Amino acid sequence: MSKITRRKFIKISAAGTATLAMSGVILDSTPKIADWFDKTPAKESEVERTPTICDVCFWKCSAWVYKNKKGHIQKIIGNDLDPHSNGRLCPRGTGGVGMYNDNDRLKTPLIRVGEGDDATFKEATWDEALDLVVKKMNEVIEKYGPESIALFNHGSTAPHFEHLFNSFGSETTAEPAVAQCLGSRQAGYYATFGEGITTPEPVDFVNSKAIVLIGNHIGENMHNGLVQDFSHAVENGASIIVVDPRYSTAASKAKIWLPIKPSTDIALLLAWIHILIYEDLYDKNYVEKYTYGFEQLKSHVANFTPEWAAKITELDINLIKKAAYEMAKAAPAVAVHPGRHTAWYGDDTQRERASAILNALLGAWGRKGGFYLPEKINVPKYPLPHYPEPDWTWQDITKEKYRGAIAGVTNIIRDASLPDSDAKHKVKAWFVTATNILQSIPEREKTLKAIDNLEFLVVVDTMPADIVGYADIVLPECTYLERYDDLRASKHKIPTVALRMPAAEPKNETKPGWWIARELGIRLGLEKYYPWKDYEELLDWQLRQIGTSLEEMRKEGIKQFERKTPLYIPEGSEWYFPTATGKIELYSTWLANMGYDAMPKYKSHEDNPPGFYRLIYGRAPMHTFGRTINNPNLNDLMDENVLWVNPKVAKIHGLKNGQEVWLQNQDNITSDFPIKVRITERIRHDSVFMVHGFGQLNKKMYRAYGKGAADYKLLSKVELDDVTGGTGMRVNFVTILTEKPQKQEVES
Ligand code: MGD
Ligand code: SF4
Repeated sequence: MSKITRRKFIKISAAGTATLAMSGVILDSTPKIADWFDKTPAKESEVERTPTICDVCFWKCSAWVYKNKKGHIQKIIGNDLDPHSNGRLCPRGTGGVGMYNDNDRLKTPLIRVGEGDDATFKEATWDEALDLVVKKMNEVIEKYGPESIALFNHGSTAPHFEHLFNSFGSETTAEPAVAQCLGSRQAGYYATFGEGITTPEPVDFVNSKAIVLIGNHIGENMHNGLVQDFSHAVENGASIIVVDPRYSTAASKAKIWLPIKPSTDIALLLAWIHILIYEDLYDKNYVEKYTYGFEQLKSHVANFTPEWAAKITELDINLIKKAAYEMAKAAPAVAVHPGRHTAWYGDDTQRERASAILNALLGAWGRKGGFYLPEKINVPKYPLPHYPEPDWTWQDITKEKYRGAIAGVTNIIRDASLPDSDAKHKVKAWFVTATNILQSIPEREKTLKAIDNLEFLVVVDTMPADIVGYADIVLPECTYLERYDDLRASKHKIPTVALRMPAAEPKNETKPGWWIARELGIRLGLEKYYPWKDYEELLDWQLRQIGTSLEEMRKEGIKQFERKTPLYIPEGSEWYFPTATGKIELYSTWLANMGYDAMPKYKSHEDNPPGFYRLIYGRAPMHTFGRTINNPNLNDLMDENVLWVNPKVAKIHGLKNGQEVWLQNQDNITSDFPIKVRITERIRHDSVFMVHGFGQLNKKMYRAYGKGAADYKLLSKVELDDVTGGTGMRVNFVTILTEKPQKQEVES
């Protein structure tokens, strides 16, 4: 295998990413996904290194930050001891230094002054800004109670603000990473195995003989260790089966590509379950020993034949069968990956249930080559008094209808802030920390309306993101490279604990999240919840409880621990699954008790209106949602998205490759900026595809402003998952406009 260096990768991408991405050469000329990783040796004598945990995505790879004698951060490379990365960062991780260097970063606290068109931000000192936040909080707490202040959060800043909220008596918290991402997956797997899927996902790809990806575009969706493991599996000759309306990077490595009609995946999964059961291909010993409800499942899927599914999914029946036989042949060394962003069509928990059931019939859960049993080191919490009991929580405004919600649901909390809300409890003020909710929660108009109705809105961000423009008070956080955060003690094959510490002083007037939250807590009179003076003290206490120290971790960055439990279920042993029956529930008692279907059913979804195409969206390997789009290093690799269009569609609309077009959705909402067309056979004729995160509206992000189209602007319709309340977003359709729409006004 020829090794492509990081320099070469940048050179290829920098030389013409747009052209490469549009012509699809990136994928086809990059035979091994592992080649995208590299580790440039550091000249240790010239530089100082400090440990960090990468924050460019949630995979949280442990890394080393190198700075020169002048104190400037120069590069970031992987920590060899980290099983999340095996010592190699992905392009985004090495480009993380761009977050620190970005000149468009927020620099000081800001306070909104003036009304209507005259409104503007004035720069403020931290004392001014924090005192104002506390004054506003106290007013709302007095009038409506602490619960009426909601926290929308994401990522490593979240625990600091959750602690603050719990300390003053609010559990009205939610993150788009659940309701707009993996909430339905967690519920579907919880219903089956009694536990959700951990991050990193415990798929044992390195030992898999077959891998099934359902709309999961590994490689474009850059999950470091997972991509490396997938690459090994491809090299090892594992059968890759990809179900996707688009010929993704992963599909290009597949033995079987199933270009499914979007929204019909449950039918395919049910047919596979049917084949395994009725052709006697399931793991009988495993099913008998460990599962509950097999007979109910067997009669439930009796009519879900491959013939039935072929009609619904528009797939070749022979391919459907062949894929099932490949899985059965490889079992139990087969993993049907549960996916991650699973908020698609509103029946997402049931689709995830179907994939979990399939894994169970194959005997893959807890088996080599299927799913390993992850383990973590338990880091004790710093001793603190109990939090006050809130009068109501997110559950009270969610669970009446969405009884299987596993965490706060962003869209439900948002709706409880609307002027015409009929929610049992109303939400009056928001804190938004590290999440650009105008872009990450669909139905943007509703979010804007809710914002209009708030008593106040505080935003904690590093960048002048879209949401920042709507804040009353902006609190600028420093980047992950300039601060401490919580320890990483994630579940994995090897238990580890990893440290993030500041590599440099915070730039300008920015501050760490823990400091901002603590200062607010002290001003609110909550000193008893902040007995430590700084995060070093808190972390050192925690580390000493597990036999190490802050001093040691500063030198090592990460520490591995020995496992105490088996990696796989020992063959033939008794095993307890944390469900109500203690078994893997093919028939879910949890769902049945809440009044939901105990076994997944297929329901049909709306088809494209004439002249419209389903809008599907996804990721690119050099970007994470909107957070990286303005990063100088990563923007250089890809600065705009393109619209994938099938040649048939191009013909209908008379489109040429590279032509700029606008999009209009079923509700007459048009895209603000043009997007270039990429004509390709690699997408079905009923869908168009773009990468999420582009089309930024804030001019202060000067590299990203106006580049490409924003999928989120076009997601004005959702189908709520009836179990969790998460927003199925792939239910929107667009048509293609070749002329700039009349009277189009860009929103901000
Ligand atoms: P990001 O786009 O990463 O995540 O959506 P978001 O939660 O909005 O934006 C995070 C914000 O955090 C940015 O404004 C960034 O500037 C800021 N930020 C970055 N680092 C820091 C930091 O250290 N501190 C602070 N305070 N702020 C920081 C993600 C969500 O979106 C997810 S997880 C998914 S899977 C969904 N994907 C998705 C999609 O694909 N399409 C559409 N249309 N919507 C989606 N919504 C969901
Ligand atoms: Fe950072 Fe890449 Fe790891 Fe994500 S996968 S944490 S971006 S190095």
